[in-house]
Amino acid sequence: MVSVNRRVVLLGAAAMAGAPSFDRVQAQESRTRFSLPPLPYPPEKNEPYIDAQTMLLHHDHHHAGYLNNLNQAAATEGGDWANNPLQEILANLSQVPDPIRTTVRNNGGGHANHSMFWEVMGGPGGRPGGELAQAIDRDFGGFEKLQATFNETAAKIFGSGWAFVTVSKDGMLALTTRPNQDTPLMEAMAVLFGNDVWEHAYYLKYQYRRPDYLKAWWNVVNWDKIAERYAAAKTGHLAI
Ligand code: MN3
Repeated sequence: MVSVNRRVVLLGAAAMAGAPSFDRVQAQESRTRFSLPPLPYPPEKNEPYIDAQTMLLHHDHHHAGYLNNLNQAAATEGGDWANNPLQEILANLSQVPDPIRTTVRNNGGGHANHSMFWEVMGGPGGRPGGELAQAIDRDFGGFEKLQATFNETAAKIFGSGWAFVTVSKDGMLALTTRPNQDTPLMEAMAVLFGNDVWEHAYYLKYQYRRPDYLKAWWNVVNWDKIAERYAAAKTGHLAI
């Protein structure tokens, strides 16, 4: 009986909150500088390699959490920094006010990393083609070598972090890692693709077996999307 009454009260409150005034909507929007990109595919798209529950929790809670923190930082210490595109904010963290710089580094980095991450997955895996395949041959000695080196390097990241392949304006590729939610964008480098080795990315399905997750991840990579990112990077149009 108590729970029913409580539910009625909650429903009543929700109904009242469900009809905000126009002014309130406007005020909310002005506080929400950065927004969560929707997953570009259903959460079960990466099954069986990455389970739907992991995808949902990762997007709707982890990524959303970084965004909330970033928006809160923008609301409390607004200014010129918050008007710039995310990749410029991250490349110029010294211009972010001191009290929120670490918050913007961690959560702005998290926002950029995950926005890239959703985009480069949801594919059928397989192999890259065309110009990108040639660049991989040239810079890594072949696709299998890239996969092996990438997996080995990502397996060795101590604690939480990311493995990335960066791309220069002349199309040169390089493998690198960053701790936490740092990103090569913070050194004004472009990220072609990357993989998240925080435990939240794989623990439900793979538990402590990070190398198994790393190996399986290639089955959901979207090489068409990564080829688009490669072309965009070469013309200076790759954002995050
Ligand atoms: Mn993550």
